[in-house]
This record gives sequence, C-alpha cells and structure tokens, in this order.
Amino acid sequence: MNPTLSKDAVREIYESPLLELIYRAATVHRQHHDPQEVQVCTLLSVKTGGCPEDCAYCPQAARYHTGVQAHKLMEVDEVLTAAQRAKDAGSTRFCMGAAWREVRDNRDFDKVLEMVKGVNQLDMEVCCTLGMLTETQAQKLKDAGLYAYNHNLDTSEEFYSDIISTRTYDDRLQTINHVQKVGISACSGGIIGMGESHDDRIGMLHTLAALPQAPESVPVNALVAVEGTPLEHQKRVSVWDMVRMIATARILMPKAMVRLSAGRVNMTMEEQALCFMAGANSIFAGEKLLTTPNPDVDADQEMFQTLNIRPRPAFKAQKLEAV
Ligand code: SAM
Ligand code: DTB
Ligand code: SF4
Repeated sequence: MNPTLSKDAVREIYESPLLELIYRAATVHRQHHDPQEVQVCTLLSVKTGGCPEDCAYCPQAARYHTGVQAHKLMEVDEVLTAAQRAKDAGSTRFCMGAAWREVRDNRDFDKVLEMVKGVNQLDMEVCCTLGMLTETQAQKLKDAGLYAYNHNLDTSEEFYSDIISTRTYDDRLQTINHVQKVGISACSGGIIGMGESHDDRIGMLHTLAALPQAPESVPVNALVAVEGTPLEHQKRVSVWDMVRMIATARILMPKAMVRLSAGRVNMTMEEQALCFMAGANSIFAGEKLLTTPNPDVDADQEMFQTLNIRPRPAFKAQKLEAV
C-alpha cells in the first residue's frame, strides 16, 4: 500500500509509549472495523510432518525429533467433513496447511484443488498454506476458488538466515507476489519470541506494510516452543511484546485482518482482551492449531461472552466493496 513508508516511521510507532500505542491502534481499528467482531477461523493440517525444510521453530521439519507423526495427504472427503464441522461450530474461514517446501504439479496438488473447490462450496473463506508456489500454480488455486493464501515472512530479512537456511527471504516475497498477481488475498505475518531483536520485528512489519500491495491478513504468532526443535528452550514471549506487535501492525495496515494466531494457549483471557483492544480481530479456534494445542472451544465461547464479542461473518470486506 505504502512503498514510501520508511523503517524509521515504523520504529517511531513501535517504540511509542505502550498505552498511547494501544489507544492509537484502537482508534484506527474503530475507523475500519467493528470492534465487537472477531473472525473465528479453523486450521487443518492436511499433510503433516516430514518436511525437508529446516525452519528452526517448526515441529514438522523431518530433521528434528519432535514426536510429530508424519501423515500423507488426507482424503478430500475427510477434509470436507472437517470443514463442515468447523462451519457448524461458527468458523467462517478454513485454512488447510501442508508441510511442504513447495507445491509440485502432481496428484497431491490435484487433490488439494479438489479440497479447495469443496470448501469454497460450503461458503467459507478458503485459505491454504502449502509452501512456495509458481504463478501458474497460484492461478490453478484461484480457479479452484481459493480465497486466501498464507505465506509468512516470519521475521526480518536480516534475521531470516538464523532461522531458516533452506530458502531465502526473496523466495518468500516471490510467492507472495505470485499469489497477489492472480488476485488471491495474501495472508502474511510472522512469529515473535525466536530470539529476534526489536529491530527485526520492526523490519518485518516494515517489509509487510511497504509491499506494493499490503497483505489483507497479518497473523501474529507467539512462538510455541516445541521440544526437539532448535528453539525448544526459548522463553515465552511477553504479552506486552505481542500487544506492541499487534498494535503496530494495526496502525500500519488499518484494513487488514490482524490475527492473534499461535500462542493463545499460554495466554489468559485478560491478555487476549488486550490484544483485541490493540487491534487483533481474528483467532484460530479448535483444540489444535496444525500440530500444537490451542485453547478449547468452551473457553473461547466464554471469552466471547465475557468480552461481548461476536464472530465476524465470512467474506465481509468483499461484500462491503461490492455494495
Ligand atoms: N510449509 C508451509 C510454509 O512454511 O509456508 C506451510 C505451513 S507452516 C507450518 C505455516 C506457518 O506456521 C509458518 O510460516 C510459521 O509462521 C507458523 N509456525 C510453524 N511452527 C510454529 C511454531 N512452533 N510457533 C509459532 N508459529 C509456527
Ligand atoms: C500462521 O501464521 N499461524 C498458523 C497458520 N498461519 C498456518 C499456524 C501456526 C502453527 C503453530 C504450530 C503448529 O501447530 O504446528
Ligand atoms: Fe516445513 Fe513449513 Fe514447517 Fe518450514 S514451517 S519446516 S516449510 S512445514
């Protein structure tokens, strides 16, 4: 949206006094969104584990011994049953994740295209996260009805090689570009708590917000430190850091959905409320993210009731634009 945005301008926002930052983010949030609405999304790992990449945070990388059991690509009907269940439980976005480095043009991809078609017919926002994509593959996903594609930058360009050596930051940016070129909504954010500096967090937010087209969806994940990964001993990120990240993302990308993603299992209701106050307007629901635990559905329902939050309908921005 804003290629002229400087990193210093992002730093100024990120480093502003916390309560001022929250107030400003909450104000921007109200100008573009209904603050009583939070989108409920569901994740499903359609192909688990055995990934050739070396992402230091990831329990699904084959080279680490994390106890995640590898599983081949699920069957289309199993996935559609899970999507219907998610819809019945109030989810309006269904995201299918695969532990792949990149998409290959094979029968597995054809199966994923069938999954996309099926979920789209349920009238849910259908999202995939499958690793790197060519523009042709992105077009095939678009033709099958894909609404959004998740591909995180994860951290700053400078810190990237400390976390992943099997691909480059530029590879990541290229896939985001392929996705946007064919008109799929881009979902891209990152993880905090991996040992990165504040400057790295500022750098990542700057890269996202200064893309020729800012992502419509920005997940902010707190590292889930999984035993067996190189980051297993990282200490839990402070909620103040989460709030600072979310608020800065909200101010920089006012129209985006800012998603309070991994790490909720370690947060109290009060801590999550602060994140919503700072501009987060989406959560993942259900007892599992991809492979790690998530708060249970009853606790989330109680939280929505206590905070007087309603689940946001699907395709809302799209419908508003069409009016
Ligand atoms: N393989 C594909 C890729 O890397 O793009 C898609 C799946 S991958 C698991 C999707 C995202 O999950 C990663 O980019 C990362 O941001 C997030 N993630 C993975 N493990 C995580 C962890 N332990 N804590 C927080 N986020 C994590
Ligand atoms: C994202 O940014 N967070 C979600 C979704 N995109 C795919 C995934 C979080 C995964 C957490 C680790 C796990 O459960 O395996
Ligand atoms: Fe593979 Fe994605 Fe995990 Fe990296 S984050 S190891 S690419 S599944």
